[in-house]
Amino acid sequence: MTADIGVTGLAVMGRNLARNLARHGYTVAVHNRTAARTEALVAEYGHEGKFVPAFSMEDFVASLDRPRRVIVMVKAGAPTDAVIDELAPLLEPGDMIVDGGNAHFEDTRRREAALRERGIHFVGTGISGGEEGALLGPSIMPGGSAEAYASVGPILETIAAKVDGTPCCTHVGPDGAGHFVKMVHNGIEYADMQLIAEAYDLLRQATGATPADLAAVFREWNTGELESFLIEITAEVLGHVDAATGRPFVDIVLDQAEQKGTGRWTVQVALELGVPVTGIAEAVFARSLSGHAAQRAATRSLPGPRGQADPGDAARLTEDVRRALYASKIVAYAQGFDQIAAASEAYGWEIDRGALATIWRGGCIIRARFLDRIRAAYQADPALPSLLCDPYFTQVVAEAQESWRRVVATAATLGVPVPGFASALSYYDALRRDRLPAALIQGLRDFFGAHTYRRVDRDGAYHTLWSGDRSEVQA
Ligand code: NBP
Repeated sequence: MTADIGVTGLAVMGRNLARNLARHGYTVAVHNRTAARTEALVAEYGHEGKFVPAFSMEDFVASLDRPRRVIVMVKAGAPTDAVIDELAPLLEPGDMIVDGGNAHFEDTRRREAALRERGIHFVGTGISGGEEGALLGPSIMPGGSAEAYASVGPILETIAAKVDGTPCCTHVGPDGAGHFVKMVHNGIEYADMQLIAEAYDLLRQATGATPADLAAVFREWNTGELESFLIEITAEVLGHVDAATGRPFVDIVLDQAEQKGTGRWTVQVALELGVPVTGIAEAVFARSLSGHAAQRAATRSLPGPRGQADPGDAARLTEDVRRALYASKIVAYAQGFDQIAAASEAYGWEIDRGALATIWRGGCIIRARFLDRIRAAYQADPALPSLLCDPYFTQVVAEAQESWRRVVATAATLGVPVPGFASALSYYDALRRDRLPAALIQGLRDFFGAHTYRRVDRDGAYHTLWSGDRSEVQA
């Protein structure tokens, strides 16, 4: 029996993706460096569909229909290169390798270029949804040649999540485009989680609400415009009680957030591209700060307020926080989509942001009701300069504004850190300004470094002779 497609790398993600493919009627060749995983897959799930187990890369490749389609689901980085090095010599021109790991998009560009030389298609594919998504339908973000997508795209669309019958999978663009948008997706996920955490923290500190009370608040929020997977699971986590101690689960978890690195990559790349993704950056730094245990212990007694708000204001504050959360979230997504637009321009990817919002509506971790609004915004104007310019988002943020400002002010007054809410509001206010203090910065740069400045009333670059008679010269 020959297989329609192969999966090599059968840890949680690869195994579930292979099962998803088999459940959809594809014959799936399965392979893993360590044979035990392959054996276990076939023993435990062989009844779900047609699997062709292979215990060497040669047998694996030999079991595939031509052109061969191989999904690689191994640890990102050196393991992916090792697998490609083993696989590529066994393939022929026209065959394709789909890397579903969390690769850095620059690695994907390098691998795609090298394999293209040999006539092999390389499809760098972002896959979101975790273990369960891989099995039941993830959001899939493939990048690579149109020819490769024509061959493997329909299979990926079949196993992807569906929203209103539309698959959460689209050809994102060439070479590294798929992994780039997956990276930004993860960055947005960081920002989203940070904002949720700030909302919880402020409400808990300011109103004295218990985690169980706040679980109910998030459950309620999940019935409105904030409806999303992350809000839904926030209610679950806040409502969970530790069996060993009977305490709220959130109180027995060490408060040091970890990270695997995609958020950091997003910020690093944003710095290179010059795109302000302040929401994602604050989220990454907030996790870093939480991890500095020794420094936190040394600074814990620094003076500052630790107060509670007027208990009578709890209901209003809760509604204010809900609105601030939505407004800040819109800013974080606006920034992420700006970063995608900038990369698309820089690398010539021609990414359709509306199509991307469409495939993030289901399957992935940031799936949310409001992605439909983002899809509609970019469909109405594919060149939208900022999501905040879309009439719906302009109106939502305008209506949330008073609440947003009260939340940031309340947090500052009570001494509760809200870097996500505050930076999102500052970003919004910076966009609104007629004149920014960047003019003063330009003046300072010209003073100490003769870096020159441009004038509002004339073209050209100018320099003031600061240490001379302070006359102006054209540079
Ligand atoms: P892991 O990231 O834990 O990787 C384990 C797999 O990599 C095993 O199959 C292992 O084989 C294989 N492997 C390693 Br490690 N080194 C290898 C090498 N030198 N040669 C061949 N195989 C090697 O698995 P995962 O959590 O299933 O994730 C797979 C990919 O999907 C990763 O890139 C991950 O970032 C990405 N991803 C994960 C999630 C998630 O929720 N977990 C979500 C989205 C994307 P062995 O069995 O022989 O050790």
